[in-house]
Amino acid sequence: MTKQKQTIDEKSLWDDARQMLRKAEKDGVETAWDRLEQQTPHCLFCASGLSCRNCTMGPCRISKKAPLGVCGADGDVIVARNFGRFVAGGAAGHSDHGRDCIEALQAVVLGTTQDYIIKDEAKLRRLAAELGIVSEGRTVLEVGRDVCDLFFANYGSQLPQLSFLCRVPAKRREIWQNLGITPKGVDREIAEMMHRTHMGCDNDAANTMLHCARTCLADGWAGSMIATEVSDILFGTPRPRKSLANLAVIKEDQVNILVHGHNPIVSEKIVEAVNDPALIALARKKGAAGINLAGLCCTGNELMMRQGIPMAGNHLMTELAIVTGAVELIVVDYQCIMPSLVTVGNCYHTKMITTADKAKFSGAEHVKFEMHNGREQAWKVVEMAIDRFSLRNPDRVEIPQGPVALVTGFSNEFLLEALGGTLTPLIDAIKAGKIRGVVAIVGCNNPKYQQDYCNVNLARELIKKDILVLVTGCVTTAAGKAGLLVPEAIAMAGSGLQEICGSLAIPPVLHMGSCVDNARILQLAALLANELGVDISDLPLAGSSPEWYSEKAAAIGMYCVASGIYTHLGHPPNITGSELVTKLAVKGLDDLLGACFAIEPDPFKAADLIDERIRQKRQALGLAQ
Ligand code: SF4
Ligand code: MSK
Repeated sequence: MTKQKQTIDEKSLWDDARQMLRKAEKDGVETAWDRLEQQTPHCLFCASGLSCRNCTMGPCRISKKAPLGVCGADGDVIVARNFGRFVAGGAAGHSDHGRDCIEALQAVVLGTTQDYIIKDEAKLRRLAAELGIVSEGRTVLEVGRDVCDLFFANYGSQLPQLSFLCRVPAKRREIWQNLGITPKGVDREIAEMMHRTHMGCDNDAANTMLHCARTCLADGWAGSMIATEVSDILFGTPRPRKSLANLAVIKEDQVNILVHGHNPIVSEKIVEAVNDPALIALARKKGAAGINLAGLCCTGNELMMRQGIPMAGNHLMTELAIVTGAVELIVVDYQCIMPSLVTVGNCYHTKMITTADKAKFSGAEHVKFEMHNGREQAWKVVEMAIDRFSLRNPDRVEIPQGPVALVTGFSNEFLLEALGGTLTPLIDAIKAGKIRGVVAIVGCNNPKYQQDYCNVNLARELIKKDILVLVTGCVTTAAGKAGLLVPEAIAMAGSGLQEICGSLAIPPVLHMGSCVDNARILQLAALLANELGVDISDLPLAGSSPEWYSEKAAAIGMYCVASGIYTHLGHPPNITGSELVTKLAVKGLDDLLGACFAIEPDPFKAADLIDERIRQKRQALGLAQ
């Protein structure tokens, strides 16, 4: 992590980013890196979690001189409470996205929209059967209504247990039961976290941390899992397909539209609109060669996984994509969208379009997408983009060249199919040590790091050690740009991984989706554990988020650990002000949950830490080293 002024080369690993950072400097455009510099040094009380604003007797800052807040709360309590609210924010983000997906499915099954359909009926029926909903002899709409009702019930307190706990290995459920952290309802756990952290409630740091685990489990095994499953039902379950990544996917001679955020409900309609011959003809009439759609961040992941739409960039590329001067419109839904995009857009001719009432941006134009008008609004937005093409100043256009090829779309459904309908070949490869373990590298960019240096180097190191890597979120673009998401990347892997991935013709790094799709990885971990009759924590698995920044990433880390997956982070959350909480995170949770966090900024050392953990797990299972 960098503390002083960074040179352009130190800011990012990538040529496309560096080229645009130079252009931004020339064009007088401020970026996240400039603002980080203005914000540094950061407040040490906040950075260590030792400041509290939970009531107006404060704010309070804990130090040796003043070890207690006005109410008497100590540093441990304040750090745990702050972390609790932090992960509750992340869990709320994923889970509210999940709720929006259920509402979308509900509109389809109730017939209140003609703009969306169920694309994967077989998956809906499979899920219904898994969840105990009768499917036989009933129409897909009838089954869909029951699935919606059940998923909505997962948000309150009506159910005896969350629906997808049926996927969790028995040993893991027992651990949760004994610790009192079995989640009951998504909204319930998030609301209880806000309640517990109100002044005068939960003043036992360890107890608050356990509720952090419970809240995040509700995210992973309900909010996020529902988002993933319903998105597949509505838009199709991903299968491998080829695509491209980096800023070179923006096209100089075409109308360029970028979609950004997380929920595919808006962007899927825009895919349809940009393929409408009438709109393409209109674009040609206005002097463009066509309409080009590319993705950013997780909306980009969703579209790439299901439609093969190219990926312009991850989190720190979002401002730089606009700096090309060739983007007519950036259409956003929600989460991880920097408010600065409006300002950067104003430096060129780029207009930001917001689509969700819960995520408006001052200076952007709001085109409200609802289930009944998704088609109409998508067409309107694409027409707006075509109109703006004439406003583009060709003298200010500069687009990096040379997109990188990748393969995306590795859903669990496809993996099972590729393995012949059973996990046995994968388990055999793990047992034989050809695949020594499986690691999910997930999450973000953070301008405190050289962009993607840790994401890429950790993935490279792990595959060398015969560890299969799964990627989601913004790490995907990093892996793609590094050439790790194509079958040819097996040349960079160890001999065992080369053999297995070679025989299946798959890359050694598999793209499994967006942030909410980490639920696919939880499901895969549970399938493996159930097949072997062990707990998830017994498996040679790990998670990692080397360059994370968001509340959601912290929630993901917490639900991975609580699910029994050892999880590496490049830097700690703001908890280091409490020795008790920090020790619990990096050690104590291991005793309670069979997994804990490991903090290591150096990706090479992190690879060694993960490798050692996998070695220990293999040894305990009596597997070859
Ligand atoms: Fe200070 Fe306690 Fe109020 Fe927090 S809750 S601001 S520590 S008085
Ligand atoms: S978008 S949470 S920056 S992965 Fe899911 Fe990327 Fe992290 Fe957002």
